[in-house]
Amino acid sequence: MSYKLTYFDFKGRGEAIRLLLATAGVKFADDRVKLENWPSIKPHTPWEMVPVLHVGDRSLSQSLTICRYIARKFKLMGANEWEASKCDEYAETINDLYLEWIKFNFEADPDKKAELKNAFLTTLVPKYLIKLNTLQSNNGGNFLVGNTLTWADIFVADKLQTFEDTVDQGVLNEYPHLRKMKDAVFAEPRIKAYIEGR
Ligand SMILES: N[C@@H](CCC(=O)N[C@@H](CS)C(=O)NCC(=O)O)C(=O)O
Repeated sequence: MSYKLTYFDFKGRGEAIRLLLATAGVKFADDRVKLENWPSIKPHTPWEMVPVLHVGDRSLSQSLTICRYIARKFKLMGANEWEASKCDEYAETINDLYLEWIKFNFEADPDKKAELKNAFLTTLVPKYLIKLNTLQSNNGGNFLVGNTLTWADIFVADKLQTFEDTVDQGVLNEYPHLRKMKDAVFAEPRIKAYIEGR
């Protein structure tokens, strides 16, 4: 089966999918659309948006749906239905925080952006990360769900990395269990190899 991921040439909503495909050991064409070419490509995508995963001659949209498809197919969903649903819960939770990050990151007005960034760091990050950090700690080991790597770890780690890289390198200082999980994800040999070759 051939796999092709169409997305822009940045991490955004595409990177977690790339990391998942790399973890699953799937060779895929990393189709990175240049922004200037997007207007001509947009009408030919299923929902006028990316990411789109092409599997053979079929295509799948919506980043979380694509992640779940790969996780289901390549056994990164936890050990049972409960664990699979916990993966959904944690990925959707960090995605809610990511949607808040999008709001300030793409704000054009500098004053409004500074205000939104401050609210992100002082209110929203603690609201979400205190609880996720506790959940990770209570689960023991390195991972968020069960005792093996799941797509939730990869999805959450990718978003945490984005927050560190773009908001504040110290954003995880108060959340050591999440930092431990993130470090464990990026130490996975296939993920390391993907990042080194990126
Ligand atoms: N809910 C969708 C949102 C997809 C989305 O907003 N994609 C953006 C890039 S991250 C896009 O295609 N923007 C270009 C456009 O809308 O023209 C998902 O999670 O995949």
